[in-house]
Amino acid sequence: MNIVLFLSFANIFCQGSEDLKLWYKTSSGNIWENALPIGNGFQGAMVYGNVEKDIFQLNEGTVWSGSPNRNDNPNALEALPKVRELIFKGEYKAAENLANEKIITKKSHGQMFQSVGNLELTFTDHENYSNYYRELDIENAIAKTTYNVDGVTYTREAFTSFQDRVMIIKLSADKPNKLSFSASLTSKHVKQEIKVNGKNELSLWGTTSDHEGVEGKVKFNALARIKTDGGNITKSANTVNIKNANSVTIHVSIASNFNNYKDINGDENQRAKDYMNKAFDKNFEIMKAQHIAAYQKYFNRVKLDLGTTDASKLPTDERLKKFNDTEDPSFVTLYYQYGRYLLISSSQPGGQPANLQGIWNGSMKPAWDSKYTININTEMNYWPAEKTNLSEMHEPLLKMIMELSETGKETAKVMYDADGWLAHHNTDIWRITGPVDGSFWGIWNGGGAWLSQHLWEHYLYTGDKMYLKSVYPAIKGAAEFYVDFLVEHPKYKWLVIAPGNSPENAPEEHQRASITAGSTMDNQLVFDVFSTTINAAKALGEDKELIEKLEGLKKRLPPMQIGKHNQLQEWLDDVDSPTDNHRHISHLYGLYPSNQISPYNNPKLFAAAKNTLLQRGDVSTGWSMGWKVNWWAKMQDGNHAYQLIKNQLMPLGSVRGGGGTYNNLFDAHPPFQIDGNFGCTSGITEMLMQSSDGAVHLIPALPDNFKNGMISGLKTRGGFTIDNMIWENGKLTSVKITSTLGGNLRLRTPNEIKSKSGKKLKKASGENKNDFFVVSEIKEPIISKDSDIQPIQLKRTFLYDIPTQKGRSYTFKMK
Ligand code: FUC
Repeated sequence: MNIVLFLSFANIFCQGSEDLKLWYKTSSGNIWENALPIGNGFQGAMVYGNVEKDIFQLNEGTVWSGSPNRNDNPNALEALPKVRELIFKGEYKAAENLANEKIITKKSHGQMFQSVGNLELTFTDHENYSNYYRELDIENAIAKTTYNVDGVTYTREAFTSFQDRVMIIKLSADKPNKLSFSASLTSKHVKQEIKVNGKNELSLWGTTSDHEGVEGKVKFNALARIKTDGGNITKSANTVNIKNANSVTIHVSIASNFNNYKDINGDENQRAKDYMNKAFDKNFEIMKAQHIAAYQKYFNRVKLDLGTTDASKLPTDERLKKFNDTEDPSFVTLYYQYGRYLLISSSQPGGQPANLQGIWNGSMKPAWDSKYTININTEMNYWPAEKTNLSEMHEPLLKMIMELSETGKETAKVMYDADGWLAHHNTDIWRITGPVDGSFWGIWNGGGAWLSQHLWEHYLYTGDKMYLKSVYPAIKGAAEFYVDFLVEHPKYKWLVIAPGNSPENAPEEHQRASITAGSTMDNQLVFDVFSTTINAAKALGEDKELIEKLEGLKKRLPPMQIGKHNQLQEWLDDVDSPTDNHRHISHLYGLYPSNQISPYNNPKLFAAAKNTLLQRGDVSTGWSMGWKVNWWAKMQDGNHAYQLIKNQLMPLGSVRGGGGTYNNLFDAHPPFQIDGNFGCTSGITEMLMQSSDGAVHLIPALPDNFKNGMISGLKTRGGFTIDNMIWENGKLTSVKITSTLGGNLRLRTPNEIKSKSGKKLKKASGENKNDFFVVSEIKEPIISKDSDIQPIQLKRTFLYDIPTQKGRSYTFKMK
């Protein structure tokens, strides 16, 4: 190896800790989207880092409006035949109107995730400060602010302990007796009380809001207890005042009465006190070390290095502004790892799943209630979970799905007289499963169908049969609903979902009503629900008869269709407009996250999917761009995927009609929605490794900008870990793959490889015998007579079969 190459190696593969920081030379001011998020899955906070009046905006994952409730509309059952009849007659508007009247809920449209309040720290005489700096270190999950006043350096560090469930803020000065400030709690809740307990503890009690006819009954208590080193501490009305201390730590503990979606009989005061008492006497440095260790257990599993340039030396907000005009590959790394940071911080076992804003919301009435939109957004939040080696973070979602399979069972019975369970396009902490918002959005019953795929996906990555057995009833229940609900289309004779929609889109030919029968996405979802149930039943050796029945029904589902514009049809009839640039491209669910459209098995459908992507265009809302990164990665077009990353990493407001990114690197729908962050992290992974199409495909979609790089720690279906994968000049040069479950490793690579010892690898042939890689065969597509669709020329790849043993590692090198 020559010196130049060696030096470039050294330069490339050293993801330094400086690279994993968001940092700024200015404070947040009053802008929430400038503040930096910390969280431990239960408690979240936005750290403003303002010098004179610092703000820690506080969240707790169970502080939601309302109380246990259901929102089914029992009138649906009677109206169902009529709604179907109108749809089949093409009277879509009339069907939509009837559905609004009879099917959409007349109760709650979902409750709101609400802010707890603020902890505010006021410093008098600090207006003349210099050397201001703040950062969020995502390698350690700690936020820090420093500045100078009168020759004294002040430092504030904050983290939400993973170990102790409280937030800790440590304030210090580098000269003795220099710390003086007052602390107070504030809240916008109508029902609230704030008090100073003794002289060193602030307490905020609150009850959440009533909303849409549901009484707010979540009670919470937030405690902020203060420990000083030196100085003195006094209380006045609602504040605690600290004078001339050397250093101060503030512990913030928040708890609610929420036990689960049907039980809110917990004792918020006792809980908040218990967390506080357990943590308060612990040594700060020990707590910090334990927090970092608990966080890094997850975070350190994946290392990414795409190289570094001088652009990385700028503050984060300036990097964001310049990203589109400079080469700043480590900014992509930072954004990638930030997605993982946000998932670890907002989704921990035992907590609530990450909602539309993760666990960070400063408002009492957030956009879309900051709840769970399950026609894309919630699923997207969890796309990075398994493959970026954060399987444990999937747990809160999987638990929610199990709960929805309970609440959704009653909805299936009451509204549609069907067995099994379903969810419509939204849910909340009370696990509502009725249809909300209005017919245009709400008449879609695929929420349970899509979510149930996550139950299966967790098994595909972990191979945990006990787990599969425990969730199988919910997987099967999702299928049972469609066994009853599907109806034969009078014109096409296929079995279809009716009513349903292609989320939130409507063609002009359907009177701009979204309600429909047999939308492509609905068909794909039913196909997946049936296939997954069949595969799960086979893996468990159960339900032979059901398997046969579902195989039979699958044959009667509509095939995908390629329309006159060479596009993948969104609806049963060929009514897509090539100028439609709607943010949802739901029929590409079949391309990603599902794998019904494969370049190797269905090349024409793959080409049609590409045309659909091109026709819909790139720029859109944040999450839509995040989805597109995944789609272009599946298209094996790294440059186009990178273009989408560029579009997403623009300061909000720079692209007309599009989303973008805020200074704190939160994704902008706008407003802030966290799905785009997670979607993009998933997409970057898909550019570097895919495992959905019958093989582990390494660097399938490398853009020209990432010619050299390294990634370590990714997980694949079938439980393989991809370590130290290095590529140079676009070629895979080495990779170590560890098999955690054994079985055949089918590997697809961009260039020929051999084993470390120089042995030739066996060329793959026939079906992949590894059951975790099973790809369900789809029907031949129907192609419009006006289409001249041709397959896309794919880049050459090499396909190998490597038998592996559980626990063993295999190293490969470029041939
Ligand atoms: C769906 C999307 C919107 C938004 C909302 C939360 O309704 O169509 O763009 O993301 O969810």
